Amino acid sequence: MTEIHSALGRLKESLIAGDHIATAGQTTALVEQGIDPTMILNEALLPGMQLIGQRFRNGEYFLPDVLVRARAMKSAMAVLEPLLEKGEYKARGTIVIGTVKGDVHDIGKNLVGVMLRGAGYRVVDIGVGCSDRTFLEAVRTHHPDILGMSALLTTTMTYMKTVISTLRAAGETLPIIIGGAPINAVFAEQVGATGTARNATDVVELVSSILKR
Ligand code: B1M
Repeated sequence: MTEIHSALGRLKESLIAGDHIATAGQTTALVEQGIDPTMILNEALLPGMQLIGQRFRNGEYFLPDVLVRARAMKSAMAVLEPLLEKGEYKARGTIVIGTVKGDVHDIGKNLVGVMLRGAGYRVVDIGVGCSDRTFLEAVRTHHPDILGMSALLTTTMTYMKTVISTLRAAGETLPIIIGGAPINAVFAEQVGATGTARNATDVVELVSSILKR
């Protein structure tokens, strides 16, 4: 194994350990050694996030474990993102995400954003309490491949139907995915969403299956 591959392996281990200081430091050191940011992403960080997702799904990790590791991933992405945007790296697609009007819950939405970014998608997060007009404006400004909505309350999930109706009435045909603790596949179908995912790991598979990339 070359020196570079050992360093990439150590970075992956730091991410899996959830050590955000070591993860940021090792990412910076690799960049300073002239290692291609895409290589750092594809050979250390993405395989690390994939493993973390698997462990979460298997019940080996709980939510706090994932949040700590998501923070470490964010610290590495803060180093890489400006370089990736400048370079050859091409995002797999753009997703606009937001939490619907009347709802301030954003921990799950943020985690969805981190996992999608980690998987190589560009994510435009428009925040919480988003009205149908806000979603429509974001779609027209950022031209995403997919729109994602999050809701955690039974009182706010119904607003997703309003957003979808407004977008469709305005002629927007893009896929719309929804999620959040009270959302299931039956509800997604009822409101006319393209699909739903139970958690931040499954959302990556959902997006990839919709975009076929
Ligand atoms: Co609120 N809250 N809360 N809360 N809160 C819940 C949701 C609740 C279930 C608690 C309870 O009563 N057991 C309950 C809702 C009941 C219901 O509607 N059936 C509730 C309530 C009632 C309220 C208030 C009304 C309380 C009050 O003021 N009386 C109030 C509402 C405020 C508002 O939004 N207008 C309120 C406020 C808050 C806090 C501000 C204190 C805080 C939010 C902080 C924040 O987000 N910045 C909060 C919290 C933390 C919770 C609980 C405890 C945890 C939510 C969370 O972050 N989970 C929650 C109880 C619970 O869920 N156990 C609760 C962790 C997160 C990673 O999971 O968000 O499910 P989750 O996201 C997952 C999936 O759902 C999915 O992937 C994520 C990652 O795996 N997912 C998507 C989410 N979005 C997705 C989008 C996708 C795909 C997947 O595609 C686009």
